[in-house]
Amino acid sequence: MEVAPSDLALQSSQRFYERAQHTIPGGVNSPARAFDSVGGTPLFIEGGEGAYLKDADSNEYLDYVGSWGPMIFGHAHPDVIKAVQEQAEASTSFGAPTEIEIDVAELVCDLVPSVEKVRMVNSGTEATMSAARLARGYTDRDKIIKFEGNYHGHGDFFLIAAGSGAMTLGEPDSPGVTKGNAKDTLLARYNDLDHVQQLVEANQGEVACIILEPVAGNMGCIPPEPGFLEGLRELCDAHDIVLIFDEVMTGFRVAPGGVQERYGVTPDLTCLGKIIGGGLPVGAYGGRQEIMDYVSPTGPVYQAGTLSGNPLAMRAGHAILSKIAEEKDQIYRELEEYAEALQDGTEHNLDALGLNYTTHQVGAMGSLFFTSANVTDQDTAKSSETETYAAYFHAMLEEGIYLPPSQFEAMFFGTCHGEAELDETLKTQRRALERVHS
Ligand code: KE4
Repeated sequence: MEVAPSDLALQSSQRFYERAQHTIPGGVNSPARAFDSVGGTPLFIEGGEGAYLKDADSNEYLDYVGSWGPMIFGHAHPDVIKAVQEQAEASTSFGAPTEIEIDVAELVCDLVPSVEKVRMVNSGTEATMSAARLARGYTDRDKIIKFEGNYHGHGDFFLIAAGSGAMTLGEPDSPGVTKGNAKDTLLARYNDLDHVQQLVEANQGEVACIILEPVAGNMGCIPPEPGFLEGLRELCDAHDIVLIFDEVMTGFRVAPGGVQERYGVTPDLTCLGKIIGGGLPVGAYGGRQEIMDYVSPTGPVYQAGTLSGNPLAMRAGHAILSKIAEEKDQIYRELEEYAEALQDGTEHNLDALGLNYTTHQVGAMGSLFFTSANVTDQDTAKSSETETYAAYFHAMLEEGIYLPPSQFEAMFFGTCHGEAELDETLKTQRRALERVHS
């Protein structure tokens, strides 16, 4: 029987996906990979180089996911490969301190304005969980304020849905999260300073921290409205609340020093991940020394980890961060140029087709929202036509462009995305948008 090219194109991924589901929940080790919101079979990837991926059937794709952020210099960067190979030959982990951990900590403190001391962990989730616990321990307060549509990893106190009323406490957003946990999390609308003010005043002296994605990426890319970050800073200063920037996604992506450098607002604590591990499992949290010295063993707030700061991951992270430190002016100039050209080209394609969708771009991340709304928060992001996004996603995938498999994720690119990739992306995008709207 003649197998249609598209069937051939996915044959191995389909076979792997069917097999994986017998031993791995949903056949994936993270639901973000499952293609649930766009439909179809997730690609099983065989390898990557620069801006490109190759799937299990050797189909090549231009990659705008970049492992959800780490690949700022593209896949299989020679500096990372060399560093990992060298370290592996001297063993991968000791459970004892190593010099490379100091080198990485010093690079983070040099690059990120708010960070005077930093603790390495193994994921962004660990970083945000630890930062929130630290803020609670430092202030001796229980409540945290987070924002609808912001994702800070799968820590219990972050998997919270908005309570029934605007002023009520959070409710669990996943089975397994207890009401006891949820009651201490308050949810605010993103970009709504008045709402945050109301929550703070209704919980005087009880709020330990406000945590946010200072440029949102987990409801699609949504920048802070003018004055929003500054207003949060003032509110935290006035009420002795710890301001936490979750820069797991934005750190080293929107500027060498992240959003806090780009927008000139300094948090008390910063959470990092993704890029700082160069694709290996690394997270970190850091900030003012006065607060960080509350972390064990210096202080009473406990946090630990067998593989935290392990030399293999640190060597990979050091390869990335030292390149950023040495070449940052050129790196972020290139990223900004690509971002502007991609935004301009996308708007040109939309205009040519009479589509008034909303596009956002901040540094090396962005989103095309399939809505004409002014997207500033979760509600306006949710006005997007997700079915149309799904059709667009597959139209792009069939022509070799791998976008995030959800309207509510940001697309990422790096220094390996150049003129040829921009040209390929915009031409394919025009055809995909025409096809989806024909
Ligand atoms: P990890 O635990 O996945 O390393 O980091 C959690 C996290 C924390 N904060 C922000 C702002 C994040 O974006 C993330 C994780 N991002 C998602 C993608 N939007 C990771 C993809 C996945 O879960 O597979």
